[in-house]
Amino acid sequence: MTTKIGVLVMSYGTPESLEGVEAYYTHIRRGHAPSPEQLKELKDRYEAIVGGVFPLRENTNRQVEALQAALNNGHAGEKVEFVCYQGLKHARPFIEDGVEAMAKDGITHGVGIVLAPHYSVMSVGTYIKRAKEKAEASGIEMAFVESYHLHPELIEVLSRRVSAKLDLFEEAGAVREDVRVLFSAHSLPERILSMGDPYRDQLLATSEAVAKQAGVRNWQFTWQSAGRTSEPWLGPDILETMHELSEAQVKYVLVAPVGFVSDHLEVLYDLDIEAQALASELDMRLMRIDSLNSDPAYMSVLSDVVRTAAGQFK
Ligand code: FEC
Repeated sequence: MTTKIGVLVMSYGTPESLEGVEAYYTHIRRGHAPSPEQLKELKDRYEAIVGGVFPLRENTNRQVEALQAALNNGHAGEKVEFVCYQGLKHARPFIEDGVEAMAKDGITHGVGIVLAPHYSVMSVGTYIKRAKEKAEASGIEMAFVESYHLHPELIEVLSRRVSAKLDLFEEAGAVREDVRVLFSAHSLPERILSMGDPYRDQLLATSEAVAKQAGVRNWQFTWQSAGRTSEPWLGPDILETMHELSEAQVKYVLVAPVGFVSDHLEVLYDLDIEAQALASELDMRLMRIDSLNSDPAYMSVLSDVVRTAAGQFK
């Protein structure tokens, strides 16, 4: 008999339409509605990226589908079938909806994984907490993947992407070694550091490993997309870093947002529009590595760590 293992694939979530932005923003703000100015500012950013379309939804759908295929393909004769369920942090289907769907299908064992490679108690930790609570209430035994930031295939695919863009810089006449590679990730409130959170160290470890594999010595790490709240967030922000680089006469910059795996607002707006505009102002040439989205190599990373976590059910 084939045993079914549920895989709860968790991602940030995005609104379904511009009308849904207010409810989405209110959810991110833990039930506090944004001011009309804040709401307008967010809607404007969504409109600027691709005219009010929400690419993260389509990308997450594709990743979930591709992961299910990667988990089951080429394993004929195995007595385990993996069934993927989507669970989003701030939009439908919510994390709890995904666990509920598993329970309805009679799943008794599941693995939870987040489409973000680095662990912070404020990011992946909150996804896992919600999934755990719902799974316990639903009688499902669950194992969780907390991080996969140094998985060899992840380092390999990211370093290939860095090298590919450095080739383009060279073709455009730049000296490869003159290109400053900026690894970046979503900022979090500074207070995570005093909590002993591994987020920053994991991001630095990924950046160092990718730089080493791609043979890059001219690199640094910077934060991006800090939230609009009054407390201090981890810095320096990428825009500040770009100003500093410009003062130091750096002309070529390649951004590698290793904390993200999909094309979405924080990549398509914060980097491709906001950072690009600053680059033009500073007379700097800025490129970004392509996002992983549903690249088979990324699916292979996810499939490997999910299978390993599922191993504990044997
Ligand atoms: O394309 C899209 O529709 C969604 C883009 C999106 C991604 C994303 C990823 C992360 N966030 C993380 C932390 C925070 C914290 C706050 C916060 C706020 C926002 C807001 C928007 C938003 N985030 Fe996000 N985030 C995305 C979008 N994020 C929109 C609200 C407006 C703003 O502040 O810009 C602050 C919440 C608070 O008020 O307390 C904290 C982290 C990630 C990367 C890991 C992950 O994917 O979960 C960490 C994608």
